[in-house]
Amino acid sequence: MRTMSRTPAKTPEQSIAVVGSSPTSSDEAIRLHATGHSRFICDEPTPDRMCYVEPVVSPHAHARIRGIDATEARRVKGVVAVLTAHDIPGENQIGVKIKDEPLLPEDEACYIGQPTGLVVAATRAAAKRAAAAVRVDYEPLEPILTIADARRVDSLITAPIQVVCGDVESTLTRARHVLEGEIVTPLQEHVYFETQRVRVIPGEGREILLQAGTQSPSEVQQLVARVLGLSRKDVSIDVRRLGGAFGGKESAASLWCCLAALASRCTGRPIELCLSREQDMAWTGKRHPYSSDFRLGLDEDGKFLTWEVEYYQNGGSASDLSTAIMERTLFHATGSYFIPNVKVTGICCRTNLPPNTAFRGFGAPQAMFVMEAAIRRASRRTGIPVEELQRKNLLKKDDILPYGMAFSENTVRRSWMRAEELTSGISLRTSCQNGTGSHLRKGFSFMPVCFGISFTNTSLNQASALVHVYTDGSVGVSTGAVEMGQGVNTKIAQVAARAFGVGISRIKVESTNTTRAANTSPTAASSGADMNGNATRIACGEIKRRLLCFAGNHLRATGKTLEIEAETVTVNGKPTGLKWLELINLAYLSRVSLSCQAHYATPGIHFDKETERGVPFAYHVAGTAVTEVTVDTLRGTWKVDSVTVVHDGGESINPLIDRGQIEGGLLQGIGWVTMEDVGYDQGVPRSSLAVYKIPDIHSMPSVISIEFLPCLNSNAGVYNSKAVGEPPFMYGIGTYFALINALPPELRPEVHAAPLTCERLFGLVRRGGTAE
Ligand code: LUZ
Ligand code: MOS
Repeated sequence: MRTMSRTPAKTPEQSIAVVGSSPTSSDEAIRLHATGHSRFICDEPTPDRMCYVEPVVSPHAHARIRGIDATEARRVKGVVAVLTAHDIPGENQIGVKIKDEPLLPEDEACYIGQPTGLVVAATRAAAKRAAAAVRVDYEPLEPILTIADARRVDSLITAPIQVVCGDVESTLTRARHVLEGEIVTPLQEHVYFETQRVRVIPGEGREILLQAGTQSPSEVQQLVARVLGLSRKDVSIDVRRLGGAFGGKESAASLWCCLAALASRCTGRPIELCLSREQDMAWTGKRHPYSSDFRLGLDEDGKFLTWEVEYYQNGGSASDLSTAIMERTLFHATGSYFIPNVKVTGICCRTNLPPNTAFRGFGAPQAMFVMEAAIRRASRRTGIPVEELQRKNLLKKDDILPYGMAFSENTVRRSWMRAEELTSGISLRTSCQNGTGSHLRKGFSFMPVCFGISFTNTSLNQASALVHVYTDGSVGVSTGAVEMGQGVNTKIAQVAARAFGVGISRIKVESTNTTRAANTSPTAASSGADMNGNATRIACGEIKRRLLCFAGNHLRATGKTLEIEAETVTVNGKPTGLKWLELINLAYLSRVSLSCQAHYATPGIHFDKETERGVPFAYHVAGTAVTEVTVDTLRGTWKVDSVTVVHDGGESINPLIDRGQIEGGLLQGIGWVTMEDVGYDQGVPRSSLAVYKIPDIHSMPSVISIEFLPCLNSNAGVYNSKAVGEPPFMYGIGTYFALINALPPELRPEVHAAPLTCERLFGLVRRGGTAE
């Protein structure tokens, strides 16, 4: 694998060497992590008398629970307790927006793998043995498994939601071409390295502490308090780091945390709950499968006039985040294109699957896949090349998006044009190779991405930071951001170092803890570094203001411009003899507060749910990926030759981290559209890593070339950087269309469904047909 990118010059705080510490110790945490010494939940020392929890789960997708008999299970040696819904001291409910998810069902099981009881035992083995011995008397009921099943019986989570702009009906009659079709996209398993897990430590009196594997410590705190009948002040959640999450621990971790908390409450013991890979894959929700009916109207020049889509989403048994995900689908319905007349409708179906949930992109990938598929059909119908249709319709600065917000930059077009420049001749190269008559055929695609940054639920766009400067000059920063491998702690440390004008090795980013950062939003929506970084910047800025005020008096330099640069106080730009450490000491002795808590609320956003109009996003992240593939038309195998990405990262605070996010997102997206093809069979997940294939090192494109778009807009995230977590996922969609493009024209199917697996591709090259 080769990767290339233009890396901007070092930012100041990266090049400051701190006196008194090793010159390379920019971040001790990174060194520990890279050498395998960083700790995850189950690496913590085992508390005395700790017990293990094994859930008893429903083997039926839908069943009435007639009774639970735990007599035999209780006789297993080492068993401490067997718990059911009746043991819940508080409210038996973990639904947040819609209260439709019991912690343990009382009379009805709604998916295979739903916990109906819990065994607590002194050893893992005893817990497993006893769980198998719990007799639950089920009366199987008819399950609803697919979107088609749900539509037949009208099983919906909420009334359909809709975004409308312009006039689709009357414009449609003026359209030169109208295309219709149905597009299906699959579920996707998160495959975070670290499966769902939690440790619970009972405290004094009512206190309870959870070391939890969650992106949403405050939500876990809220729900544990609710189900145990406690108040939130009695419940602390601590998250040091997660071994990956990708949205799978945004809301889906709460169930396991609450079950373990219940076990601890009922037994008084420290508890560990840890799912095996097989359990995790079978029992937890995934990316929502969608089935979408679209209608695209174009004029004679190929300009898009109208776009109408009904998105049907398989939500699983509880609402979870389904409606928020659907809202993001609607906001991204037109992808990176301008369409004046839009009517898009979201229908969230309730089925008997585990509750499907957040996954990187949060509904936007599903929307963009439909748009890109429709463009391929439009190209066939009109004879206008795909890239010409795309280019003609790209969003421009000041275009109004269907939800009423203006697209305020020209980043979609700029990234497209630069990507064209970087890959010029791709079309010629492809047709030359394909003209040789070889069984190795080339294909390519352009995939423009435009993604809105902010939680669509406006109230979630807030964060806080608590900063302490210690008298030895070191700094502790606590925020609501959860480190899950995305590098948010490094970015926050960089922000603090920059705000203070000190070296990064002074900074420690603490665990995420509800006692230090309260009422936090999940680390999600790509916004963790933006919002928590900004809160950190504000808190550090306030302490620095106090320090400089003190320094002004101390140096008899009031009225002059004071700064801290490279750990030295400067007056009107000139260094003084006053260094950081001495400054801190003197300020402390003069009783200046060296701690600050700050709050950040994303400015300028608002949204009216009634009219579905407003400014839901702080800004958009855009970019374009050009993908080149080779397909072996004898064997149906393929290889991504190169992906060229031009990405709008703002003024990146850490280009290396951002590049890692772009590469990782791209690969995860490629996996979604080309290989991750294991669904449910009668509600039984056929998911185990033996058959569920995700991209590995051999699936990497031979070349990934990433170029950052020069930043023109200076008003985005923290220090003008931009969020990076989710947008690159959608670059991966390009691989699907590059593969289709590589097929001989007579074998190219009407795009109908993802993923395009090797088996399906083989079917196409051997027999022709549709990509189902
Ligand atoms: N979570 C959420 C998200 O609650 N709201 C969002 O808009 C969102 N977007 C992306 C990922 N997670
Ligand atoms: Mo998310 S899909 O947890 O940003």
